[in-house]
Amino acid sequence: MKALWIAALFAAPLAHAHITVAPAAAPAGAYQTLVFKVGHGCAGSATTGITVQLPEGVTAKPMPKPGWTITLAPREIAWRGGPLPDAYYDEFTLQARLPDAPGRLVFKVGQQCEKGRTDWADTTPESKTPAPVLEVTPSASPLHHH
Ligand SMILES: [Cu+2]
Repeated sequence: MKALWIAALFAAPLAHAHITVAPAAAPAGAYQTLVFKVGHGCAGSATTGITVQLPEGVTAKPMPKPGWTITLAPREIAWRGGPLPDAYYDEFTLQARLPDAPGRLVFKVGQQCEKGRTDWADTTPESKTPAPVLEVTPSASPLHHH
């Protein structure tokens, strides 16, 4: 029993150390704040850039972040700056307009570091570098348009 408990204790930080998006689910057609959480650098090296690729049907505006410069491309939002040391945690925020249809949205994220880079782009959950995924749920209320 004790050995199992210790194994669980050591396994836990790895499970949430990847780049993830919060919330995990949001309603179709919503203007939703999405927070990309960066739990570590690239094999110990500090993070100097985060690039989020917007899935088809998603538009988004980045939240400015002191110490980071934003670059906007049609399907991509990038922050450059930091460096964010491997020992620290940070968040990168977007306001996204979600598609009107429910489904699984994959946000591929590129993490640039002082040494090397990590591409969080795999769509299989067992991957060591899975892409952040947002589940778009059916909308409960009538759509709100601007
Ligand atoms: Cu990780």
